[in-house]
This record gives sequence, C-alpha cells and structure tokens, in this order.
Amino acid sequence: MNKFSEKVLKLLADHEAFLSRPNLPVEENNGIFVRYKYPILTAAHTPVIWRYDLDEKTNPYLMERIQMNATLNSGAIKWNGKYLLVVRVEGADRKSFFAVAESQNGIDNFRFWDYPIVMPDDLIPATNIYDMRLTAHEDGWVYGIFCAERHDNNAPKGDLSSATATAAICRTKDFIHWDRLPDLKSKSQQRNVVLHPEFVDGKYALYTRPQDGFIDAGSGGGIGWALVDDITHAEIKEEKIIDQRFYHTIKEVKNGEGPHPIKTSKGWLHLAHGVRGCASGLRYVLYLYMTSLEDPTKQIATPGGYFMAPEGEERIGDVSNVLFCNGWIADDDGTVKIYYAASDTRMHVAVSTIDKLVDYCFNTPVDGLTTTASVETLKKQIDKNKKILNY
Ligand code: BGC
Ligand code: BMA
Repeated sequence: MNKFSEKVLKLLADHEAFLSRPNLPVEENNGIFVRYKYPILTAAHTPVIWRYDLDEKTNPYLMERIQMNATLNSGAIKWNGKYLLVVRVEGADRKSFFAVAESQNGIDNFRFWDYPIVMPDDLIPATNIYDMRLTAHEDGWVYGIFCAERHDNNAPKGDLSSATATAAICRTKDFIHWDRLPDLKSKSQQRNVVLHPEFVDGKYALYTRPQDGFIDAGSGGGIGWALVDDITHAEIKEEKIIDQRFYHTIKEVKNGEGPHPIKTSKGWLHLAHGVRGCASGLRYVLYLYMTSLEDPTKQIATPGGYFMAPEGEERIGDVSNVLFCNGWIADDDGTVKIYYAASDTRMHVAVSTIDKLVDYCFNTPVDGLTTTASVETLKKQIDKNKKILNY
C-alpha cells in the first residue's frame, strides 16, 4: 500500500472512532431535563467522502476540498424505529442545505446518509434554505416546512444584506425523494412556520411567525396560528396570535415555534424560542407552553422564564449566546429527546419525559411581568418551605 492510501485509511478509521464515541448523561440538579456531555453532531461528523477528494492525482496533499462549517437547527422524527434528524448543514461558503443523520438510540452514533437532500426549487429559487420542521401529518405525508431566503430586490443598490424570509413547504414518504409545494403565501414575511400534525376543522393548521422585516418581528406580535384549506397552494388568510410577546421577558424581541407540539393527555406541549436584545447581540433561549386539546389556539399553561438557556461552551459559536430547537422526539415510553443547536454551530441532545415537562408547564409560576410580582412568587415558596423545614 502506498503512503496516500494509508493516509486515507487512517482518516476513515479516525472518523469512525470519533462517530462511535458513546455519549454520557450529565447530572444536572434542576430535575427538569438531563443534558448529554458531547455534541451529537458537529461539522467534523460530516462524512469524509463529502469533504475530501480521495484521489491522489487530484488531491496529493489529501486536503479537505469542500469544508463544512456547522451542523445546526435540525428537524427530528422517529422513523422505522430510528431517530432521524434533518440537519441544517452549513458549508464554508455559508450556504446551508439539508442532510439526514440517523442514530439507533437518539443520543449518540449519529451517521449522515451518503448524499445530502436535493431539494427541488420553488418557482423563484432561494439563495439559502434552513431550519426544517418535520411533521408526520395524519394525511399520510411527512411534511417539512423551512425558511427560504432570497436577496431583497427592492433594497437600494449596493445593499447586499437585505433579504426576504418565506416559509417553504415540501413533503416526502422516504426522506430521499422530496416534493416541493409552492411556498406559503402570506401578507408578511415568515420564519419559524410549523405544521400541526392533525387536521383542525378539516383544515391544515400552521403555527406562524409574522414579521415586519427580515430580522424584525416588530408588530408581528408573537407566534400565530392559521388554517389552510389546501396545503398544495397554502395561503394565510387569517392569522391569530396565540403566544404573545411582552416587555422585559425572555421573548421581548422575537419568539418562534420550535418543533410541532407533542400531544399529551393534558394538552398540546409546545417548545419555542424566545429572543431578547442585549449589548452583546440577541440572546436566544428555549421555553415551553401548553395549549388545549379542544381548542389548540387557547393557552392553558404558560410557565414563566426560560426552560433552557445556553450554558458553558454552548454559549460560544458562530452566533454566540443562542439555543435554538426545531426538533424533538417523544418515545412510546414517554421519554422526550430534545435536539437543540448551540450558537448556530453544533447539535446537542437533552432528555426529559412528557410527565416532567407537563408538570413543569403547569407548576412553574407564570411571569408576573414585574420585579414585585417575581418577589411575591418567591416569598410564597420560601414561606411554604420554612414551614416544611420547621424554622
Ligand atoms: C441566517 C439565519 C438567521 C437569519 C436571521 C439568516 O441569514 O442564515 O440563521 O436566523 O439570517 O438572522
Ligand atoms: C434565527 C433562526 C435561526 C438561528 C437564529 C440565530 O432567526 O431562524 O436560523 O439559529 O436566528 O442566528
């Protein structure tokens, strides 16, 4: 064997060892969820055959020819007993695309399929696509709704940053072949649009996030809800805000639905992200809420504050101080695996249960919106505990 083939074999063997590393739970004392020690997917998890040209003639130095930058905001689904993530992979060229990674246990050994997803384009091709929410709908299809981003051609000449965000819709039955449906028609720009898994009044139901501009949620108000007659020509005619934003909260600037809600006996369990501005930029945290089974537009639990916020090295990355989640999987035994990205750079998993998350939702005090209200809430708990501990 020549030197080059030896180097290739070592590259493949090292990568295999890296992918096979078992993940370990980290004991946390909040009782709500358990984080896992290692990121489940990073740019280094992408296949060797994506990044290297393995031909000695054209790549004598065995360099990475196509570098990968990040693996982030992934949709998630349990499929034929396996945990599948539709990962937002971002290349060194800043373009992101979707690729499927699968694992047997949902916490480690995630492997990318050989080829990324070839997503058909809309009539107006997008420059970038990202953040897919997966929904196995009761109509029999698995839908993906994602953000399609295009340069804003109304921007002044020379402004190469203004863009538009549109909700793009696709569907599949095997995660290999994807049909693209026309992008969602909406008066405003949209990001973080999510398909509800069931028909409501015989219609498709969408969680929406109306926004004034590309970045600015502005008068959008919060997470919305819209019913759509025909998913193959989806159009928002009426939009109702179901989860509002408030001054001086974790979702003051923006919020957006995460993955589609999980159906529980107590109501629909939702995971969302909330954003606030600060001197170092935007801070993204995750929060939960619940809506009624009878009327999914009605909130029945709104625990105050965040559920998860960036911690330790999660704080650092391409877009620091960001946790973002658009995928979670509820197992039949009630375990919930939460797939979240840290700082737009890498994917992690945290594990909880439906019972714990529902308990969290109903029993975490609501945000009273003022410091006085927060102190009152705290005092009540201290009084109660002093009685219990007898002092
Ligand atoms: C980025 C997204 C980001 C959005 C708004 C896009 O260009 O790719 O990750 O959410 O801008 O900041
Ligand atoms: C948003 C999202 C994500 C990203 C976040 C932070 O607007 O849609 O793509 O994780 O910004 O950059």
